[in-house]
Amino acid sequence: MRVYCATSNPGKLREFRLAGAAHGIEVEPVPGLADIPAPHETGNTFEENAVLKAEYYSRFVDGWVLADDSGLEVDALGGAPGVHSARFAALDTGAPGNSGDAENNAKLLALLADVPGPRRTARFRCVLALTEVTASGAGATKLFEGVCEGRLGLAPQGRAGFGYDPLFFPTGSERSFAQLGQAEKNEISHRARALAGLRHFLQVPPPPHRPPGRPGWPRRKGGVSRRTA
Ligand code: ITT
Repeated sequence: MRVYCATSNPGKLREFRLAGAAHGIEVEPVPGLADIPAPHETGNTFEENAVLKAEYYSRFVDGWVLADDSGLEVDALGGAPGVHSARFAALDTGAPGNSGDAENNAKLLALLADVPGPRRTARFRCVLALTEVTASGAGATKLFEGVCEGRLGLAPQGRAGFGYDPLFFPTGSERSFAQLGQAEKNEISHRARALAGLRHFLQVPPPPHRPPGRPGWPRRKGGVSRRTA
């Protein structure tokens, strides 16, 4: 089966493609995505923004459309940057569009300069919105959520991944997401956990045998799903 991914973030697309490939799901960008003006993410929650993106892009798709709204919640910052994760640095400057990963990470480190290790707890949250478009129109949007708990390091570590990966150490790991690399991140990440719920909904079976350390969606169900309409 094929799922059209409604994201302009190449890091997210890479993760979806790798995860989909392990289950025989072809993940493609929404056709003509580069020429479609991005919607304004006006929601106050990941759920609102994920639904907004899926329903917006469903106008350009025939089949399944998948949108992802995600971000980092830092306890010492009252849950920030949260839904503003992509343009965290730009919140100060008013610059349009998303900020660069390096700028966002630098701002985060500066804000946490006086926060000691035990209080540097954080989590990544991912909400996926899935809509099927058929000849009779778009169906009800389904939501799937995944969370990955961890803590933030004192300096960026590792070169893989994207966004805040070099600063985020998942619970139980001495390596950041950017040091783990894509395959290991895909075993435990917020996105992988949300994808497990989506896979269950689509009734996509797990692979018959997956040796440890190989890419793929987790066998364990990690997300929740609910109807929005
Ligand atoms: P789309 O809306 O086009 O999908 P985006 O990057 O703007 O792309 P979001 O609005 O959902 O997506 O913002 C998510 C931001 O949260 C992303 O830009 C990263 O800064 C951060 N983020 C989310 N998932 C992450 C991950 O797995 N690793 C590192 N950073 C992540």
